[in-house]
Amino acid sequence: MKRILYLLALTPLIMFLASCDDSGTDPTPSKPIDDNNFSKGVYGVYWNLTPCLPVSQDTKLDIATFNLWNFPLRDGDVPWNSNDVDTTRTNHVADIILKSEWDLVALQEVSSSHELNRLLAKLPGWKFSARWNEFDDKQALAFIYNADELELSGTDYIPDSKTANFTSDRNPIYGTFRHKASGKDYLIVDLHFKAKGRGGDTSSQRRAEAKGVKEFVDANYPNSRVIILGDWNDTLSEDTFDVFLSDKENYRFADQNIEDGSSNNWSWRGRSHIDHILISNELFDETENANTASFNCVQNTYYSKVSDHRPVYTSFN
Ligand SMILES: [Ca+2]
Ligand SMILES: [Ca+2]
Repeated sequence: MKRILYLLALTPLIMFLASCDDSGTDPTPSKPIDDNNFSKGVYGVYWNLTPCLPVSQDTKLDIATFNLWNFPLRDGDVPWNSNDVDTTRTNHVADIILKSEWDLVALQEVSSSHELNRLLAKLPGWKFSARWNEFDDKQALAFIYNADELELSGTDYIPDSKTANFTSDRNPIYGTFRHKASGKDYLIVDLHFKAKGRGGDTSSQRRAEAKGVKEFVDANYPNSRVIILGDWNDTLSEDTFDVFLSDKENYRFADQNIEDGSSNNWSWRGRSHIDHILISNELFDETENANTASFNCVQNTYYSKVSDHRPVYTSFN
């Protein structure tokens, strides 16, 4: 009897709580489907990420390239390294990375070291390696990686050369990583080439940048497992890539399947595919076809709340 009275007493509270679950147009489930609390309630739409992202396998190296669109800013009107920024996107990006269980993400357009540290604080066990530039764009390149899975043994950037004067001091960065589960070593390059639409025809600049990267890797890492990924700002059918595509014995794009397939999977707003993962011959038999992260269940908000690019990712056996 006591128990019945207790339940009766609770009934108004239960009804009140139920009425707070506004399930009208809000796709947020009333109950989170997992227990990570980085987006609990406030960014609830991202609870729906699970069916969108396949969970990677621990024995493989799983990596992604992700252009974060001047992260975490939109218009650059907040001073460089300011703490005064909207952290909404940081939570979204953390959700995506945690749900996907990648081991490493090559980031482009990181515009705040403070916010990158905040992102890392939401990713237990993760570290970063970055090169900050002081130019107007402030679009830095950075690796973030799960230090439980990967060990970074060295990092630097590809210097300018007679062949290539890299755009806005955005020299590609590289790191030598050991994948602990397999014991394999990888040379991973993160790049962000000159964009279209500024300064007239910029294709010659991208061709030069591609050539500069290839000369550096050929000269220094001819026998390494090499992964070159990032925002190349061109589709694979453009002559930016001729220097690699004409050297089929040594290089191949792991995401050619995406460009050849449905525009639904193209990385930039579904309108063009410009984020690529290039592998060296040492990885030809160890690489799976690449994918673009599908956000079908959050498609309406992804491009406004996270980035104009979707991550492109693949796994290595
Ligand atoms: Ca893994
Ligand atoms: Ca090679």
